[in-house]
Amino acid sequence: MRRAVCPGSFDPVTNGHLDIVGRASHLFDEVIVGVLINNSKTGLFTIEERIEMLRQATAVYGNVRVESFHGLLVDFCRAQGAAVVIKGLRAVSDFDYELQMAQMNIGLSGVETLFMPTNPTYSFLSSSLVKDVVKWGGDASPYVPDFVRERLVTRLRQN
Ligand code: COD
Repeated sequence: MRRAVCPGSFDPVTNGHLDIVGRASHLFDEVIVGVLINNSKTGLFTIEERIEMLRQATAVYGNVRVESFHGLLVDFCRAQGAAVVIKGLRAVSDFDYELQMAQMNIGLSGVETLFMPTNPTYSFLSSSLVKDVVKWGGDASPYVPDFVRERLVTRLRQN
């Protein structure tokens, strides 16, 4: 079975992430979305909340599974039986660091990284920007699923 991992923080999932996951799901038998547990960084949403949103947003694809991981991405890939990591590339600014990580990962373990060009509609989009837009009263509906936007509004405009 050909498996690929789409890793990230997903705090929260955006339409840019979902575009990459959806396209990957057409190319592989199974896609595993890996949510990084990063104990040194507090997110807006807990890992459980991120997973729940990702599961809801990817339920439309029959071959996408959502799991969390900590430690090295390549160890997670090995545990999942995945030989490939899929990354979305938004702009040249993404490339330098992504290339370093891809080269480190293949050196560590032989896990390949495939880059997918972002959908131009989402090329500027990040979880951080969406949080900022919602925090200051902007409309994030073009950028995240509706149920994610509602959770953002509840979380960020409580006071
Ligand atoms: N369009 C297309 N793709 C997008 C968009 C967009 N608008 N936004 C994000 N993406 C893609 C990118 O491929 C990105 O890598 C991925 O979605 C996840 O994005 P984020 O922002 O949620 O997640 P990051 O960038 O914080 O995730 C970083 C990782 C968790 C992948 C990385 O830190 C990692 O692999 N950590 C594990 C520790 C490890 O193995 N370290 C050594 C690596 S060499």
